[in-house]
Amino acid sequence: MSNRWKQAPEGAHWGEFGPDDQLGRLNLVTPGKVLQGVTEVREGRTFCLSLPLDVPGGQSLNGRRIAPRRFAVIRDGKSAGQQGFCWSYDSEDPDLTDVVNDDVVLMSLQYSTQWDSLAHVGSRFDADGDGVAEMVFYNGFRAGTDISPSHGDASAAGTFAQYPEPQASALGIEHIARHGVQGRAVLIDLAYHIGRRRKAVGYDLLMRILEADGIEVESGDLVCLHTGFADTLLAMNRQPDVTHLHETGSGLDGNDAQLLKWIVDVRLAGLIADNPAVELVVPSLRSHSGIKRPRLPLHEHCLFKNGIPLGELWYLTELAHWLRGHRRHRFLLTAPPLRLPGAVGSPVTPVATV
Ligand code: UVW
Repeated sequence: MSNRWKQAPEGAHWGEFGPDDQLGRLNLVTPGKVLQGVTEVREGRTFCLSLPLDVPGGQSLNGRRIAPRRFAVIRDGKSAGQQGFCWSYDSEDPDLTDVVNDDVVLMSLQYSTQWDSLAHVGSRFDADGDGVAEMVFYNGFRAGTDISPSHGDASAAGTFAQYPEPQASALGIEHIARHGVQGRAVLIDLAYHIGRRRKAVGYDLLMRILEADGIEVESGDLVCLHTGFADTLLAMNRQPDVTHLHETGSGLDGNDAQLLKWIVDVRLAGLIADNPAVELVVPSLRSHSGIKRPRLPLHEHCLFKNGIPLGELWYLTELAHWLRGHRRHRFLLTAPPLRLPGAVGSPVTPVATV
């Protein structure tokens, strides 16, 4: 317990690393785990685990998100490109030889290959036990005071709210960046066993796959799920057929209580997939039952209840094939997000070293 929260939600492990912890299960990536990761480096071969950051392309899989748009920096009404050359630092000094190009990018931080920070998904919950549910995140941090709310409408092209100050950010991505994300990772090749069809992977199926491949997940491991979704996406060549994409690919079954318990009990430090949400997103059907429930139960379980960051839309295919060809499933993963204060998520260019 802390001054901030008197009760934790069911299935949560708030306080596990202290009542004010801001890092969650990444605390389990200890120096010992980094060394375990390093022992997996035997060939010195690296794999880029990022999609090009302009994939999916155009229409986002998530309606709130916009693709990267790069802008030139304008000087004297023209960009360097329009002037046919790059700028000199000081056009007044004829002796300087440097040519310089700058640009600016506008994009949703979670448009493509990304980390979700613990500030990404919370829940309406009565953390202080006064009978009133508030918008709360991991370890009881509050929307509005500990985590700044979003303002404005980013969906209308060109309309963005300006943040006057760096955001109050108890759980922003900078906390993860400062810890560094480097450690031992384990790849589970769902696509090899079940293909690219749409399938909710629950505890029983996952255990069968782990057993078939002789995989053991241990405390502090970063767990990567290869579903093949990113291949379907890449084949669409930046013209995503969103309807088709929503009908394809596997993901974890966020409604399987046994699976959620395993995720916590095995003490994995981060959960990553090459699909858009790690879990299989079920279309929201209004039940009118009056029973409060999350649309994304795995997000709630991992980010809100247990401080487990999620990696989404990674590119795992080449690594998965190489590992299978070499009868391996572990590797050193290096995947720091941007150290961008207040950000809810971050693009990432993860590297696997084997
Ligand atoms: C949500 O919309 C919650 O985003 P994501 O699946 O990218 O985490």
